[in-house]
Amino acid sequence: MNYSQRVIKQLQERYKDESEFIQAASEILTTIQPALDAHPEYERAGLVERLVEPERIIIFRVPWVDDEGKVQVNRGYRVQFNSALGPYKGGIRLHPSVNLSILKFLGLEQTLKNSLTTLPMGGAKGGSDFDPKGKSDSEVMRFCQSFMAELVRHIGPDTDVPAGDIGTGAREIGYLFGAYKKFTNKWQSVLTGKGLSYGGSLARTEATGFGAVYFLENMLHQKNEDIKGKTIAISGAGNVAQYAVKKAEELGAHVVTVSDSNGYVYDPNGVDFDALVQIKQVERGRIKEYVKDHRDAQYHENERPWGEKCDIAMPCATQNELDLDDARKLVANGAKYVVEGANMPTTTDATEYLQKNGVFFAPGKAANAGGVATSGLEMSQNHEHLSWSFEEVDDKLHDIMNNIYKSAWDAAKQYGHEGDLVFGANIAGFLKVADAMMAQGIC
Ligand code: NDP
Ligand code: 2IT
Repeated sequence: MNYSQRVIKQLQERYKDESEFIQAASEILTTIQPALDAHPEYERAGLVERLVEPERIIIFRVPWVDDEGKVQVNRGYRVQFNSALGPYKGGIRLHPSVNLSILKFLGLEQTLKNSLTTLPMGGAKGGSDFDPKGKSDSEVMRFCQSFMAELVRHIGPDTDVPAGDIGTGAREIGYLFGAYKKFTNKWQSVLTGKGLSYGGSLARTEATGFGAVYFLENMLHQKNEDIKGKTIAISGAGNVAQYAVKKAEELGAHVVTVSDSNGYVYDPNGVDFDALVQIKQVERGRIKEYVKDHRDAQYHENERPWGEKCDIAMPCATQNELDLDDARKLVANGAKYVVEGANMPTTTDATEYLQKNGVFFAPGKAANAGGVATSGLEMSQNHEHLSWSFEEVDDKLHDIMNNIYKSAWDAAKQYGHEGDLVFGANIAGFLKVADAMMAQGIC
């Protein structure tokens, strides 16, 4: 057994109930073995055992009072995974499925993703099993205030800087920021994804979706192809999906699907971005409402979009939403590219199947890094007490995505896996964290 296999085995024994975490860690560790072979000093320093164990996990009670006056209790988490490269940085997920396994997988992914951006950010993730869906604004506010009442003592601009993720958008970040300010009497760059009137960055809202499409363009150019005229199936209808739709359509692609956890919409005329924003951002409604005003569009209840014919698939909803059956359908229908806008949306066997069948595959930690990269740019602007223009931030985002593509491509080539971006992104992200951890001693 080699070093990575031994650590995977330890994780499987110690954390047998944490399936998502084991899945993410196994994928990473399996692919970085060539880097471990090249650096035997890493094993002597217990580097991989330290990398997969979060530096700190905080779990806390989040009590709040609902609109009927009833006391509700949720569980809050912050997994501060790795601070070798900078303050902990990563989103807060509010979804009933949230548990430690999911937040540990996200925190580990975030550590390598943030490394790929080349900005000084460590990795973290947090959240709660609170479900913002169907709650009033006042209920969401009371929840956020209670969540921050505990989180406040663990975060700070040089310690840990949370942001949005599933269920945490501009509204939630605003309430969290207000609570932090009240508890500390400090206006600090302690959250990203803030509103533009109070320190947010232009283009942060768009950044993850736009960045994923910029990454896709790099892949297409590698194969001497162009995004213009390509048919794209996108899943999700939230922040990432919306702005992936917008940028892809702006560049001449034909986006035919979007979805939520109840089903998907197929629109042969191309997804109407303005309608999507109206339904999801303004009305906080369900995606099935889209077909009311779009006569040619069809709604498929309880189905995923992967059976539709497309050149490119972009899963932008949640983990493990594209499985082996879906992968088979995509290949059978002639899809040539899969770009992960979400974190680990593709199951391990589906990823292998896609790659074996000639699909050019981009892992989330590379393709969706534009969101956290722009969070890093938001922090820079806050620290400079300046606001950059939309174009300036978007240009920097574009450069960062091009550089991430290049470093993943080059690392894969250097270690004998040319064209495998899963491999390249893991190795390139890992080596920088490893170097910093080695320099900082056993800690
Ligand atoms: P949003 O909350 O804005 O949207 C999430 C979307 O995914 C919704 O359409 C939601 O549908 C759907 N979804 C959520 N859970 C499930 C589920 N269990 N099954 C099916 N569909 C589901 O989140 P984001 O767009 O911000 O995040 C989407 C993905 O992108 C996540 O994996 C996130 O970690 C990742 N990501 C986000 C970044 C960001 O900047 N926001 C940055 C990088 C990655 P429904 O309304 O029915 O729940
Ligand atoms: O998964 C992610 O990269 C995010 N949810 C964004 C994190 C951030 O700090 O902007």
